[in-house]
Amino acid sequence: MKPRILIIGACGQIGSELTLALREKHGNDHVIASDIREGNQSFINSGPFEILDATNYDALEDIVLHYDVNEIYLMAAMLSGTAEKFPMKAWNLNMNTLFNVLQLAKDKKINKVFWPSSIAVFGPTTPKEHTPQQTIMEPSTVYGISKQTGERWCDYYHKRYGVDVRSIRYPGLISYKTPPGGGTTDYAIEIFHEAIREKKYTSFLSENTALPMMYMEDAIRATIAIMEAPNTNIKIRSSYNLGGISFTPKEIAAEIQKHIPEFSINYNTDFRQAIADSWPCSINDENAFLDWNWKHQFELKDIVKSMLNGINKLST
Ligand code: AKB
Repeated sequence: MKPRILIIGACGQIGSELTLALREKHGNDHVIASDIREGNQSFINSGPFEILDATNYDALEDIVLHYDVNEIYLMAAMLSGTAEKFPMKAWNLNMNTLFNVLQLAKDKKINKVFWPSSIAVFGPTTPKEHTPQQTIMEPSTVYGISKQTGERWCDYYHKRYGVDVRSIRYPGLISYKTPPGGGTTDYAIEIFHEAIREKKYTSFLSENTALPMMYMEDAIRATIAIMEAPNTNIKIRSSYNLGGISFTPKEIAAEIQKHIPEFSINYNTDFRQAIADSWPCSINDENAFLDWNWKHQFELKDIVKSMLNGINKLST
């Protein structure tokens, strides 16, 4: 039987590509897109779309019952940079939406939940290289605290109430179709737009700041793979490490220069440097490989090629 899916935050960076991928897989009518406001995404007219503030339990439940939804992907969140500016707003959004969705699952109004966590759950005391699944986690950002707390609640709802919740700790995600919003890893997207438009870019992270990153196509594949894996394969109900690749602003700039030789980069760090410095440089994701066969496909050179082609195509 085909699932009936609700995507919360469908107009965001991940949500917009996930909506298209799931609609292609299950049919437009089986995937209900929702967001707090309407974006200009092409999917808005290709299937059901609802304006939804998912911090409002009653509004969320109405949509779930109306469309007979049985799976929710909760992609709405305030990211690391913005969350430092609006701590309480970030906490309320990131936590209340999760509680509302977990509550629906606990009450058996839906069967399955996807909730995204992040490398932000780690902090300055975490081992930085090949960060293991289980290690010291003392996040120092508002966003990281909300994601780590969310992980504990997901695990609790699974153990206590049998909720089938699945989660990934996303690294920085790179895509060109929808702009990112307020993250620390956003430099790795801005750099492409500026390289094409201005042939130069000023990075808000320093040249040797290495962070775990992933191409959106890989991230969408991982999201669908973990949701389709047999229940018994999902051994971790907090959230799975997901690695991808790791690079610095200097390394991505050098790769872009192979395509745009006149491109130059300089550095002017801001408050996001401290956030990046608190995060791992690279991630060990062997549990995702062992439990649901995860392997990333896009290396840095593939990402750069695909980003430049994609942005160029969109602007012609
Ligand atoms: C951010 O930079 O806040 C996000 C993340 C790593 O979760 N991209």
